[in-house]
Amino acid sequence: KHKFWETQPVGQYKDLGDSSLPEGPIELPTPLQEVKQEPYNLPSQYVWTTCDMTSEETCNEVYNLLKNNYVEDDENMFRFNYSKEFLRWALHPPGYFQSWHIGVRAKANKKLVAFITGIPARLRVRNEVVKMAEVNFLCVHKKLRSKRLAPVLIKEVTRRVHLENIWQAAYTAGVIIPTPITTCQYWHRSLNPKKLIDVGFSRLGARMTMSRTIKLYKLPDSTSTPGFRKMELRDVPAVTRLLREYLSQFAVAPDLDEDDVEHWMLPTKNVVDTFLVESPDTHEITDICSFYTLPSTILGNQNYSILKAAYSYYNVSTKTPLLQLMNDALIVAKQMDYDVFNALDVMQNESFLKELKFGPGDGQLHYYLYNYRLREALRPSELGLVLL
Ligand code: YNC
Ligand code: MG
Repeated sequence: KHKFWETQPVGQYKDLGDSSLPEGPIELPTPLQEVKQEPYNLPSQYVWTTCDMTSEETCNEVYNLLKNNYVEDDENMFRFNYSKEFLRWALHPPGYFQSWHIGVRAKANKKLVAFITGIPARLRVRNEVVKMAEVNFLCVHKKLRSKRLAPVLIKEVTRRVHLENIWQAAYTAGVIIPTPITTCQYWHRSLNPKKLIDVGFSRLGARMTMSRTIKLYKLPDSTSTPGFRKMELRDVPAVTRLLREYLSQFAVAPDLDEDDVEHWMLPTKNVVDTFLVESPDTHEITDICSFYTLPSTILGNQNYSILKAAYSYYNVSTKTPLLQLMNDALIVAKQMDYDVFNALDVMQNESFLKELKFGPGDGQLHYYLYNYRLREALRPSELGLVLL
């Protein structure tokens, strides 16, 4: 059934629930000299290319490949439209390897036709911190689908990860392959219900009029928590401490240091936004909320071409109730003109989704580990990881 994935060191269906198998790496590292030194073979019309995402031209090519060929919803109404600034941010964390930004070009016209990336990360799985690659942006041009190019891309990124002496990876996908560590659901909070209904993202509820719907999703003009403000560079140490402490409760979560927090959390225009609560009396940082910006192209609508979406990232509440904190996040997202605020049911998100009028989406997001077995699947609330 899974001719490729059956050959890979991932949890296999036949081993599900076998409690005699140990948790941890499935295969041991091999000596680096034994890692294949040449790239995998591509069909003869194609060549490998390493993508320098600091080059405006290359970044544009990647942007356009993804804009036209990356992930769509089940009904093909929307397609992710990651911005160039976002791609540069997502692919340049501390310690990144350019060799993990992998493209495939057609020999005939040099056009970029496929892509896959890895970035380095430390992930904690229960009590172990493991160096991993986070693999993302796997994309094959629509005209080259179902030719088994994807397994070649995956094997090539694996080889280049191994060359850096890293042997595990984490990734998410909308498809089910062997075997998810957990399966999450997206929830959506309408900020601009009229547009969302006009473009077919949502539907008018039963016995609802447009004006009742607009009133239902109306938010206050300003935030309610005293001391709520944007994160700044000087907040990095406090945000790192809060986030590390918060993430320690989850079975799987990133192990973040101050450099990581500066990269991943410090506000970057149209890419990532982080707000925090600074106590007006003690000036202590007590709470954090953050979201990233990922618009989608609206396919075939006369009136609108872009859906502006915010995606919940990492949120920490120690003093401000999480519900109030996230309500303030919705208020600032509305002020910033987002159409919808999305969140997965990971971490403690379930505690605010229904109350803050998020509705469940269709389509699920499955989380995976490569070469690392868990004894059993996690509940989404045991996962402290958001991938882009
Ligand atoms: C997928 N999303 O099952 P089997 S997510 C992993 N992730 O293999 P072909 C996938 N595997 O089942 P196509 C996958 N989608 O026979 C398909 N597969 O064993 C598997 N879509 O290959 C599939 N981006 O080339 C099957 O399929 C085999 O031409 C079939 O290409 C697939 O970035 C794809 O959704 C996804 O561009 C490239 O459909 C194409 O259809 C496409 O015949 C739109 O492939 C965009 C899209 C995926 C977004 C993502 C995470 C990717 C993770 C990859 C796995 C990483 C493993 C860790 C590596 C480092 C290890 C270390 C150390
Ligand atoms: Mg293919």
